[in-house]
Amino acid sequence: MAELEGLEFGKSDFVLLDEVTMEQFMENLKLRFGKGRIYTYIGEVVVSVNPYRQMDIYGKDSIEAYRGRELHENPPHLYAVSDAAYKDMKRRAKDTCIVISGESGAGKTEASKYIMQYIAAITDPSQRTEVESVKNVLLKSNCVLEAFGNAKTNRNDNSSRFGKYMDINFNFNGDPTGGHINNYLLEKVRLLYGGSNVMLESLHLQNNPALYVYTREGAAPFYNVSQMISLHINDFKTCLETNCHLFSLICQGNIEFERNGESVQIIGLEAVTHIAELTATDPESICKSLLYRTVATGGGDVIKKGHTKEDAWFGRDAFAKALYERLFGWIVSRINSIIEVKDYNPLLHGKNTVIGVLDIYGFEIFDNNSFEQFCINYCNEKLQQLFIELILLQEQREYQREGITWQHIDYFNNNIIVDLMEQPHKGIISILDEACLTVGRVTDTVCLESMNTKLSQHPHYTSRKLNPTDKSMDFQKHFRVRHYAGDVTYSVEGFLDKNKDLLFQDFKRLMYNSANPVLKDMWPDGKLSITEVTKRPLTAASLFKNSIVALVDKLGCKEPYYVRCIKPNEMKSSVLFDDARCQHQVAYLGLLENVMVRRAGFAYRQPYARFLQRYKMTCEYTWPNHLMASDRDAVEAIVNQHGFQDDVAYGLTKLFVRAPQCLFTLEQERADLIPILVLFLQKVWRGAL
Ligand code: AOV
Ligand code: MG
Repeated sequence: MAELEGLEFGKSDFVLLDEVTMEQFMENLKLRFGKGRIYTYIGEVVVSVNPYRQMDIYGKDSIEAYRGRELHENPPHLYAVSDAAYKDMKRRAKDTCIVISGESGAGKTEASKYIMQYIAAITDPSQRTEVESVKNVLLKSNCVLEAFGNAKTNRNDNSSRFGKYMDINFNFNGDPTGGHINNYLLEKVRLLYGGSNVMLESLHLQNNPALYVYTREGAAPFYNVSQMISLHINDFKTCLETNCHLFSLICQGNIEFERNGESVQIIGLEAVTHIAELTATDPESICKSLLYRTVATGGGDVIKKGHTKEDAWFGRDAFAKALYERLFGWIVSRINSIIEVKDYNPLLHGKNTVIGVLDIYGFEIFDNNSFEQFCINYCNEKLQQLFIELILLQEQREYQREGITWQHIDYFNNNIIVDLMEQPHKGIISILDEACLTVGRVTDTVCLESMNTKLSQHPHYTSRKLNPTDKSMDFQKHFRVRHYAGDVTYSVEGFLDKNKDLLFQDFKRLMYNSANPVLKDMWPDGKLSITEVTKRPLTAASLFKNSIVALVDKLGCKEPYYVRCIKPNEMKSSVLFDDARCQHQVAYLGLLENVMVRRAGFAYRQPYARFLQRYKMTCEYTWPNHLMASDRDAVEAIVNQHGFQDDVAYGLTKLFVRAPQCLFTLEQERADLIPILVLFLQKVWRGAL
């Protein structure tokens, strides 16, 4: 058994605190962070504090130390939960998932990478080529997605601007056979730059972001596309080709419009020619799509309607964003087609099981919060709801089922906020959708009025009616939601446009008619003529909501493991532990309640038969077989012999153990006894005894 940490590092499991109070919790968290112990358990949940420095705990030695071990045998680590999720999946042929949550910059994406690395390292010991190549692609796909989907925000230099859920498929042997990635709501407003000089030159672009409107204005410095280029995987070659499209959209910002009498004309035809070249279309068609919109009249005629200058701007930007989004979606689908499980025959290969890893954008509070933050925070509310349901309610139900008495734990249930956001007809998303579907000019402010009227009584919604004296927000533009993680004031400006996510059919058709097959492939809906596209597409918020509901369903039917990430400070410092900021996160992540339930609460539980099977050798009355009336009685004999009576409770089918130390003792004894027993049995078999 590997060395456990000494007490100078604090308690390795919050369950072991002398008293469950916020003070003790924070003291322990801070002490451990100061000593470089960034991980701490709450039972099977890992609490992680971003160290903001390279830690020497992820190497080969560490992987070996955690491989195949039980959760509490080693100091807390991501590797231990990864191993638990893996073992659980393999032993019980059950799907598991690891849900990583926490706010922006708390370390979710880094954690997901270590988890993937660990799983890759412990599987396929014989290094068969086909499995190795699956692992290789799974690991590298991450770099490609980061290259295209991450950007610098003021909270995180490498912030994921998309949510990612990755399923890794395993065969009955426990070796990865493939995977699947789901991406969620890519934030499209941040455009990007990057790339090697050679590549930029070949695209006639200059390596100077200041020259391009999109990269100059408000666009965050981009991670680095060239990182992706260093990937020498043939399968990804097609991705590299898509760079053209990526860069073409950057040029689009340089197209300008001016009014010329009644009509609007383009200035910057150079950029148009350039884009035409990069997208394999012709300049004339591009100009047409930028200046006119095809509309079907009531009488069934199809006419070209000239844009106003504002419409032309809107169209140009919507087109650039859509290009980026489709490109990203296309890359994900390409990766999926490479990693999807092929030729899997359950009769031949056994049951196919899955470990899911969720790394999704954390809860966000910026100075200016818009539609994107609204969606991201909605998603975090849903995941919090799932966490509460699975961890807290599940625990309570289990005690009830097992007939164990326990104290009621009061915890904050965020259903009320989720309802505020998603409830049909009454929730914010519904009100937004309704405004988007209303014919005529419904503005953001009109929509806000409607929300204020309908939601004014809601305890988690702030409107003027409720707070007439509040000077901290402009009630003409803002509404505020009291989220489980704190108050967020949203600016409604642009909400409706972003929710409609309107892209004129003309652009879709333009791309569908591109001579570049990859680009054409990304725009299948460009085939439709204007008279065929009468049906209103779902709004962005509704599409997002549906995808998150599907995600929650997917997670809900797997055995969940949790990593709860905490950001120690706002300065990206490796030494600073900002007490107030950390305490706030501990509070809203519901970690204290989590400890209480866990303690009320038994850290460990096991069906009698399984417990007996594992530890019967440690007790003279149960080894090799017991003569007692039931397994439960036999387990009681083991417990009594070790003097653990006060630390356990007997449920209907399971033994509940309060403190994990009891298990350490049993595990240690077992580990000491096994070699002796093996020797003994060998002698018996040889007839020497
Ligand atoms: P996030 O995924 O939680 O934010 P990241 O995983 O990108 O946050 O972490 C932010 C930064 O913190 C990284 O770029 C690293 O510099 C550092 N960091 C995080 N975890 C570790 C670790 N275990 N060891 C060393 N450095 C670390 V967001 O995607 O913004 O919600 O949207
Ligand atoms: Mg991230």
